[in-house]
Amino acid sequence: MKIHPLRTNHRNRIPEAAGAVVYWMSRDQRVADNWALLHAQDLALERQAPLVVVFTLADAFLGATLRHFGFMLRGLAHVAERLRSLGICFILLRGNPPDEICRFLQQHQVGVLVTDFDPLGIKRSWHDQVARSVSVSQIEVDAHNIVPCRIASTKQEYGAYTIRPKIHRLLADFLVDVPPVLEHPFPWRSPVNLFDAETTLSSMPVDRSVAEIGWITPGEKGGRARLDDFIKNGLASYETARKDPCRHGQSGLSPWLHFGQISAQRVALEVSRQVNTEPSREAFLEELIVRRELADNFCLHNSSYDRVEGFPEWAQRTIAEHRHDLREYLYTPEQLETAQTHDPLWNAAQQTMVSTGTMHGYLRMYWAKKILEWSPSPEDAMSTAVMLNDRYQLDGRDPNGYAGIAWSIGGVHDRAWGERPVFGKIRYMNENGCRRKFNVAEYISRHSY
Ligand code: FAD
Ligand code: FO1
Repeated sequence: MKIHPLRTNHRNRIPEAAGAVVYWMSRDQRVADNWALLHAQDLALERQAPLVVVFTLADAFLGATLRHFGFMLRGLAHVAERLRSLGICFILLRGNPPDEICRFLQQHQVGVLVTDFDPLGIKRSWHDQVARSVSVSQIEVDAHNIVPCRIASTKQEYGAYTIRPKIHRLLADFLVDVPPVLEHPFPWRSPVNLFDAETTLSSMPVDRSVAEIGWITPGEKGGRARLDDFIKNGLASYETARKDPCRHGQSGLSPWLHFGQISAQRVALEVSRQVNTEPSREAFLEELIVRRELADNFCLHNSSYDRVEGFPEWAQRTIAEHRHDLREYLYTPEQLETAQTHDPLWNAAQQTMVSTGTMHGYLRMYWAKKILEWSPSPEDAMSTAVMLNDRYQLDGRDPNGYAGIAWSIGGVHDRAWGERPVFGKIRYMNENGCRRKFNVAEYISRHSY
């Protein structure tokens, strides 16, 4: 099966040679609905070569803790098992990912290296280092976005309103059904050490002070079960329930989407089939497709996506003008991390994030904006919000997070609002605004730990 050619991006000019095809799995950690895996298999079948999937496990990754590595490795264990049943080897390499991949490519007769698209700086440096170091054809496939990020737009978009028409115009070409991976007839002959999640996890020097989450099931099966349950019980009321943190009105899919354990394309295809669920279906698809792919666009085209320098011109100006405004409250990162502020609503949201690894989408905006209000500078606010988000949110270290934090603190993808102390023209939120949206007292009573 040929994937859409515009989903691929050649990272070097080396011709595809004979030899095995390696899919260096990273962002899209799944077998089903994975365009990068499908393209790698296509290439391998064409040249009657073995196909092998390699995952390089970094001991440290953007502040990830036991919570994140546990969820990820348990998901990867299912991937390895599923691949084995298809005659495809899964190999887990430990160490510095680009170095390990280069070593692997030098040790084996490899004709093509396939990678999955990821706009984060760390991933781009991994892929760039390998493209420079080895003489193997390297092809990047966007398996995460429905409309490939590099195709949707060639520049940083101002907001949802500018990228939406560009994405919608291309949906018919890209939002197509995804075929299954085939049983692979050409076996990988070299010995492979079987990967065990528990053994690997216990051997890692990760920060174990952030406990794993027990309330959701990692892996493709868990993600698909969540999707089916959301479609059956949550989709119809999504439009009204999703903005109320006292109701479980969102889909809860972000951990599986973040780790690529479920494909956004699969979610969009299944949700699109649900007739008579207007206006919730469109509201959900707007978030899943436009908002999520806008975040990838932001990280791809703005290398300062996690810093004040990444804010739009108007926001940088207004922040500079209000840099020395009196802060009524000031908290250190430690006081924020331990929810020691004067604001019970904010504390309840913070404690929820620490204990459950998630926070309702509406409260995430409030949470980040208060960090701007209570930090000595916007730079402190950005680094504190990113640190806490990536340390505790199960779906952290994601373009959605960097875009969400930059929206809240730096007006990215937003417009200027009425000027006020500290915020300048950045959109302001306060507890009264929350009270107009939901029952704050109820949220606090249910979410104080
Ligand atoms: P649903 O409402 O069910 O939406 C379904 C999917 O659509 C989400 O899983 C997500 O992939 C996408 N989506 C929804 N809202 C947004 C949005 N505003 N921006 C981009 N994509 C969206 N999302 C993360 O995945 N990881 C993060 O670390 C993260 N940090 C955030 C920090 C702040 C300060 C803000 C304001 C938002 C952040 N978001 C983050 C975006 C959004 O809040 C979450 O994606 C959403 O709440 C996840 O819950 P859900 O899957 O139930 O969402
Ligand atoms: N990707 C990898 O290729 N190797 C890793 O060791 C790795 C660890 C990791 C830990 C937490 C986390 O949230 C993501 C992690 N990822 C890793 C990357 C992830 O799959 C995504 O590619 C990005 O985080 C989102 O773009």
